[in-house]
Amino acid sequence: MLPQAGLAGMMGMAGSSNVQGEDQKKLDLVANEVFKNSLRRSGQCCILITEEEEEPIFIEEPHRGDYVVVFDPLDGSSNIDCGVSVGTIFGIYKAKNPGSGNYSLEDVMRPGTEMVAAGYCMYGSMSYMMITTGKGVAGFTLDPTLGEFVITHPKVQVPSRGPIYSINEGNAVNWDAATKKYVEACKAGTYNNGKPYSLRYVGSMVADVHRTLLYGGIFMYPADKKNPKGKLRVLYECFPMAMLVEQAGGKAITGTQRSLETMPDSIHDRAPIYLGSKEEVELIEMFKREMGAQ
Ligand code: P6P
Repeated sequence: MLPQAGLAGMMGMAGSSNVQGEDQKKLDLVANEVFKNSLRRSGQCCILITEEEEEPIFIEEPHRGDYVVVFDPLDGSSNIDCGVSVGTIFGIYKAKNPGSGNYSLEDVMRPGTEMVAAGYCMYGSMSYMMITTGKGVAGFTLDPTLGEFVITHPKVQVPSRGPIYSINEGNAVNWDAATKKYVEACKAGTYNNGKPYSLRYVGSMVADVHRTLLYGGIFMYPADKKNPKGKLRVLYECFPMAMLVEQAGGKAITGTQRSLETMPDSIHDRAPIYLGSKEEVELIEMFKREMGAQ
């Protein structure tokens, strides 16, 4: 779908906006329909939550199954027209009463610790898929000659530390004191023998998290004065990425607690997130304790 988009007139804006008030790209809508139809036809799902639709989608018989899928069909889509990597993020819960035929929002509004699987696909120079079912993280790469994803990263492990920090510095004026102090320490190389960290920020969560999983470091989208709950969505951005990072030996926090222990208050709820190498996230935790967590 993506490689030929530029040629198939699929680039550009769709002329509509999603529940987030974000302008939808044509490919956002196409991706959303593709995933909804595929998940419905799988016969495994009872409820779908997608970033592109305000309301939950309840799957009726004969296609109904016992799994809830929460997904962002095309994350980072503002980058599509300039060819920067974008991706699909998903998380899966098993319904609380499988086989009962009785499904509700109670099957969705749950902490991330109850997810049974999570993953993402990244569409860029190569197409990758990272997935976890709670027993570690495996990475796959699309072999276009086969049309199949082949396993290339059988056991992904986030390096325990990494001199790379990833944050939108354009928001620096709005950051809390602990975030400011940590970023200053990165720039000074305080915890890296005086060698400054590198700043890497794509602006596409899938790309920034993929690099962090493989190279180490930290990805941050903190709460700030502009976004008091942060920008990223709990169910289909924070939870899946937090589960992957933890399963790969890293950490993911909101600043005040473990990300996966958040209780979403709506299906499009947002939360701050700091995720990546264990030692980097623990430095943020130290500064939050010293300076007051936000
Ligand atoms: P900002 C993309 O719109 C997205 O939801 C994530 O993929 C990305 O990490 C974040 O927003 C970027 O936000 O405010 O830095 O442009």
